[in-house]
Amino acid sequence: MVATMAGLSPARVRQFQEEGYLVVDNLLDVGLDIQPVVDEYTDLVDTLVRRWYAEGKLPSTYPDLPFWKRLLKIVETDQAAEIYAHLDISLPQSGITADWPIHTGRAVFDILRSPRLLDAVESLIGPEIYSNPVQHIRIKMPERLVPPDKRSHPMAATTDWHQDQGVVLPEADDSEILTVWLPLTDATIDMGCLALMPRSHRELMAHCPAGAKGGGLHIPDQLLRPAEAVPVPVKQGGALFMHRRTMHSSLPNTSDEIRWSFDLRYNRIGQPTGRPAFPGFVARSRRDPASELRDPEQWTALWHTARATLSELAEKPTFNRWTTDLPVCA
Ligand SMILES: O=C(O)CCC(=O)C(=O)O
Ligand SMILES: [Fe+2]
Repeated sequence: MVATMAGLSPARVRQFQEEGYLVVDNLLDVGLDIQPVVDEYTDLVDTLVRRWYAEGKLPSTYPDLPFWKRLLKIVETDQAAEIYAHLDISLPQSGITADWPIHTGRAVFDILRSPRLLDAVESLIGPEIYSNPVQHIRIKMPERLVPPDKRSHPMAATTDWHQDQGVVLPEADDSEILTVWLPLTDATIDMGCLALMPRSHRELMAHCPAGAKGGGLHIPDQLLRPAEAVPVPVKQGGALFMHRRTMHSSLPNTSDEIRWSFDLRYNRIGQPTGRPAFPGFVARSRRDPASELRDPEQWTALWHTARATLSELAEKPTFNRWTTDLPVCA
């Protein structure tokens, strides 16, 4: 019997190791893997819009608009402050309350555990795979449709240059955390795909906390070599894999469509995730298949338990190592 080899070829694994990133086309099935997530979010936004309309927080339910234009309407209103939390698949790093929203739907859980995705992950980090809790949804509206005073909203702003290792605690510096950037739509250059610096994954750079300019944790300009940056478009159904030290940022969405992606992370079972306050789970274990989490409700319960704990803690955990007083941040 000839076994078919799932996952990535040795040449592609080598390419990832040398360049610090790898784009894989047609990894997921648009109908089977992606459409259920689109449907789940369409329902979620429908529920929110109706609730907020009933509460007098929105002037209309915008029944005739497609999903993302309803979202755009929300970003234009006072509900803008709330919407992102309802869509995200993680909790924030501060201000967590006992009823803070988080989206942990079945379709998202299924994509986190998608066998084809995990086959590729297995090629890069081995067969004992933990779903790392550093994960986000990114929905970037066409910039020109967003009112100027709302362009720093998470659903409009570009992502500053950073390394994902820079956003976790140093206890995970030796963990092989693999980033999987997964577009739900096409992600072209115009739509604001990622830009990254090939072969930049050798050392951890200094990061500065969000400064007066706003934005997030970022590598300061003087440590960047912008001439070496390349844009990395990815088609719907494809995925971008990044090493934890690959320097990356996102381009602005200058198109007329939304750019929607998830960024997920996986590490070897047993290695620190770098964010111990949040829950991960065993996504695949060849050694102990019974330890895999297969029930989306248990996944939801893990997040709800973490949320309850965090909302009650008097002393909030720290999420990264960087301080404003680094000389490069001055
Ligand atoms: O999608 C983005 O804008 C940023 C994504 C990112 O930083 C990541 O995938 O690690
Ligand atoms: Fe990142």
